[in-house]
Amino acid sequence: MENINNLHYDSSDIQVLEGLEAVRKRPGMYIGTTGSKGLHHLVWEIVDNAVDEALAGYCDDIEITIEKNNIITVKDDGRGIPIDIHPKTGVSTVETVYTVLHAGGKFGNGGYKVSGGLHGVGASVVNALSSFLEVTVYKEGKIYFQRFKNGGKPEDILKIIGECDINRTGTTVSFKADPTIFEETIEYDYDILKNRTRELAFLNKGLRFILTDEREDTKKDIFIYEGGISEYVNLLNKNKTPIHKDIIYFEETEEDIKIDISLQYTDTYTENIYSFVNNINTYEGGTHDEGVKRALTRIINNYAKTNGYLKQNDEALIGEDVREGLTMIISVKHPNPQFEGQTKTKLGNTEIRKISDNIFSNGLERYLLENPEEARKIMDKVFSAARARMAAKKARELTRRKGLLDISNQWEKLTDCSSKDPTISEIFIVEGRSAEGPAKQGRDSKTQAVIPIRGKILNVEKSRLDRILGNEEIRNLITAFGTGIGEEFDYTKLRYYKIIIMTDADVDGSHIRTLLLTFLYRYFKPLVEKGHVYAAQPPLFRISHGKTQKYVLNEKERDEYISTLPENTKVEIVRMKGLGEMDAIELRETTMSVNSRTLIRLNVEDAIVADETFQLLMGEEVEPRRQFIEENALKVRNLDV
Ligand code: TSJ
Repeated sequence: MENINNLHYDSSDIQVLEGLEAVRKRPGMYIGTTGSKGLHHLVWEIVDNAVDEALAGYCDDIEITIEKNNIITVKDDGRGIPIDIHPKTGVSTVETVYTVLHAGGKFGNGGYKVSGGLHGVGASVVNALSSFLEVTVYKEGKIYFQRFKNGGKPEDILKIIGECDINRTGTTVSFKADPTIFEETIEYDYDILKNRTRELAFLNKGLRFILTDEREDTKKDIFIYEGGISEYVNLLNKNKTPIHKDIIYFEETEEDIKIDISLQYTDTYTENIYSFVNNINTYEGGTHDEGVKRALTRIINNYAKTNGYLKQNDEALIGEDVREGLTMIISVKHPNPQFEGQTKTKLGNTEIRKISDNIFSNGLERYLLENPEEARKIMDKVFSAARARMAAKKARELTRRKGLLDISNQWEKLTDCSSKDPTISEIFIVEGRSAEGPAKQGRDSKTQAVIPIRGKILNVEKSRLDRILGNEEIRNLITAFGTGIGEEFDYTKLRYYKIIIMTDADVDGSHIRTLLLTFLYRYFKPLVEKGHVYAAQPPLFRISHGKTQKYVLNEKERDEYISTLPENTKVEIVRMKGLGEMDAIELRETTMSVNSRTLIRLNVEDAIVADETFQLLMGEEVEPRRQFIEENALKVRNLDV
């Protein structure tokens, strides 16, 4: 059967189960996947507790270390987990935290707990999924220690193992992911830990993180940002040209809710708004985004009117205009956030719409009044965006009138399927001349369409819609999808329910997949949100022995297959470079056929990561691009991260 790695899941019924055995039986319910993503998630479940301690005001330093054998150690200088007997469980609070599901947040008191992992499942889940876990607490001049093994079984009770300086306090946790749970890999990726650690440092200004890799060649990064998210905006705009020099920054607390907003306009054409609630990326937006966006449109229009940029009878600027080229970060710290949406990354608290609107509009209004020079540059940008929008509308009408988006003009490009039922129809976007032929021959002509694209598609960030429509490759895709684009986008006209990106398993292939996903995310967001976009997984190795040929997806499958062969079998292993190396039958069997392929469904999170990667790849600076390509040459297959 077809295997779809669906990265969506629902954590709403977690509470029903109890005990660590339940976690081991269905780990996916608690951490999403037992692949690389789930593995890294363990680290954040532990780190989040230390961040909470920092947010409560008792911790300045958090050290994260990847030790030899992929043991993770997290150390903070907070108050130390309470060591007293927990009234509900009769054992120490430490033991309770680690052995009772959802104990997190229920111990201690009055804690302003604003952090917490996306699933908020806590330390006990990490314990349940670890082959061992040790906790050391420094408190009141004593050192307390407890060790758990084989999925959370205490070896002993919490014990005093020594004394320390009365001024030394903190918590240290070490654990090793259980390889029988994380079958795919227990190897941590330094760059993944580094990126998120850096993000946590941006989101919690003044908090110092030290990340160390002690495995092969030692690596170390120290992150501390006194400027918080302003420094984040600065980083995001590193490869862009800002149109005004200041990074605008507001910070305000209202009714226990802290809101930080930072922004800067650049000369690019896309909007880059990232929002967070309690350090969690709210990919799906929510009331905080809505409040800020609403305020932005209103304040810019007001300023434009009062200062003569917008005349009496002119049409008002729309949201799209005032967000073009905008890089903005919104960070909310809320004691009781309600997360909604498909991936639980949408803020639902209704009161936040008004609070964030207030804070942002007051701040921006004052900024524009106090900085007329910068305000003028912003006005130039938003009005140029509005003019371009109107021009794009005309270009789109012209394009349509010329029939450039008509399916009848596309027959040479698109090899369509015979079915007209979108729910069973698929389109393979195939890169590379050599793969086009086998894909056309290997497809199921009833349900599978093939469209080739050649080389690199347009940089969507640096072009507006009118120019994008001038690109033939892109017009072909839009036509094939059937939905139209921009204001005319119509989901009900979608011609294929599966849009499958099929590229080579190499750096170029990964680059092209990144470009395509970015394009889809920018211009066909609903298709990504509704889960219509997939990546095909071509095999990485061909194993030949005698007359037999076997294709496998990864190192693990390769090793497993070889271990099933008799000892002296002479095998030849080839690392596949491109789709074109397979003939039509092989391509069908390994990558295209519904009966035997593995597809990866791509979500908004993947798209945003792709977008960031894309901006790095497309940036003016050569060095980060070179570095990226070098570093990623070996891990292009890691879509699940
Ligand atoms: F949860 C955990 F075990 F995974 C973990 C907790 C891991 C790490 C690295 C740090 C921590 C942690 C917990 N650091 N600091 C704390 N603080 C408390 O648990 C704490 C201490 C004192 C009080 C109090 O009210 O006196 C309350 C709390 C919640």
